[in-house]
Amino acid sequence: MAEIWNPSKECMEREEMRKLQGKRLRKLVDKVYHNVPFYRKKMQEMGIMPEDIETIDDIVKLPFTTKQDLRDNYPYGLFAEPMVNIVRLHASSGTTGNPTVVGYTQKDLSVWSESIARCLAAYGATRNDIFTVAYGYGLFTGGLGLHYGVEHLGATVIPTSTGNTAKHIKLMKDCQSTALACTPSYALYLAEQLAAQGITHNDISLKMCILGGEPWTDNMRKDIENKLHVDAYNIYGLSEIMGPGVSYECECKNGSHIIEDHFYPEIISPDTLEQLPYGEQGELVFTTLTKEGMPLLRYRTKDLCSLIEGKCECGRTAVRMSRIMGRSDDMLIIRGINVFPSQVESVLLELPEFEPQYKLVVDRVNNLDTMQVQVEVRENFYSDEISKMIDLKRRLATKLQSVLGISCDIKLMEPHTIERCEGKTNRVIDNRKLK
Ligand code: DLL
Repeated sequence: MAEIWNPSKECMEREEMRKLQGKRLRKLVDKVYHNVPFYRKKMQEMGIMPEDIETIDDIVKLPFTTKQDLRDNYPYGLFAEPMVNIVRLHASSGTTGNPTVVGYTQKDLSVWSESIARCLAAYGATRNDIFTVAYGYGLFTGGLGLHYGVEHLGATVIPTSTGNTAKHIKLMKDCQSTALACTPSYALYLAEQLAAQGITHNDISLKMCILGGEPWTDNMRKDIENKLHVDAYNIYGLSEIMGPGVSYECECKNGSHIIEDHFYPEIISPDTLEQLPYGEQGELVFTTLTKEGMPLLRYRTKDLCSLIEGKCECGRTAVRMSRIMGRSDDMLIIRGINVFPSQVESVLLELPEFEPQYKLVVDRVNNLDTMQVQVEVRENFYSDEISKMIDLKRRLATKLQSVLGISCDIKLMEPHTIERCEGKTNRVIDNRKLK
């Protein structure tokens, strides 16, 4: 059995954990009521005072928070600490316009590193391991999040970041890395590239993959494990709550343990917003119990899953979450990057050459996600001159790349060729089959 990094928290008795959560929730509510006008106003509208929160069960009295609230309070409106105490910002896609900005204090960063160390230890990693981190370094939380967690564990980190596959493979071989952190689709892509170069598992030292940032399945796990001769483990998280490391699998690979002393989970019905019992599928909601920089009450992740109660065979007692089964909104994850159709629409609305009539065709080719944007050109801009159309295509591709953060293929369509439908239009054709 792998070492448990923080047994006093990871294996805490349930009653004791609930007491701790209640205590932390009271402190949190007091803090946001006094420091964040957005929450004070919401609580006043609901007639709730900080004193009304006594135990963790009182959480249902508190307001929800959504991505829209983060956008409306862009960039710092939900911060609960003065900027002088904020030492890092990250950002992810908003539905349109403003990205979602999150801020961390020094203590938030140490909680994050410790959380990742808990995950890595659960996968069986030790100080002897050498990690390549192929999540993006930058505004995305994947790269830096994993990076500092590996260092906190005391293992070695090679910050390869995304993209440069040839160099990644060379470093994996030459530096004898034993662990790989990346999206599941990139792990499959890497497996294919290794095979294409005739490199077998005997030529490298890899033994584990830490996969997340996008949905994946147990069949993908088997495939990755067979191709790379590794153990592949799930890591889940989202930037609004912290980044990677909100939950993690252990060697039992039977649901992901939620770091419940920091992130309190609930499952709600996205329609009634009522809490649902353990085992039922619904929308996952998190409250950040200890966050200082940007604490959130009952943040609606829009991820659909269920919660699993009961002690795991590994000895951990935390509530586990199932795999993410889908989303209750239209967010797509393309190569690990969150994309909303409304972002594409907002770009089209800014450019007079296009109708806001479009379709997004998403696929997975050689294990890498692709997205084609099919868009109608307005009648007076549509031309038979190829150079004009190529120029138009290039301009749109550049603009989309800067807004979405991913490159996409553009297919210019003649006016009135994209089918119109009354009622709710389905703009996305997702051909990726996650089996
Ligand atoms: O994707 C953080 C992360 C980085 C997690 C690396 C794991 C590894 P965001 O960009 O804010 O943050 O996207 C969060 O990605 O709400 C889920 O929809 C999805 N997601 C993240 N991890 C998983 C996973 C990072 N293991 C959104 N399984 C979340 C399924 C996941 N979906």
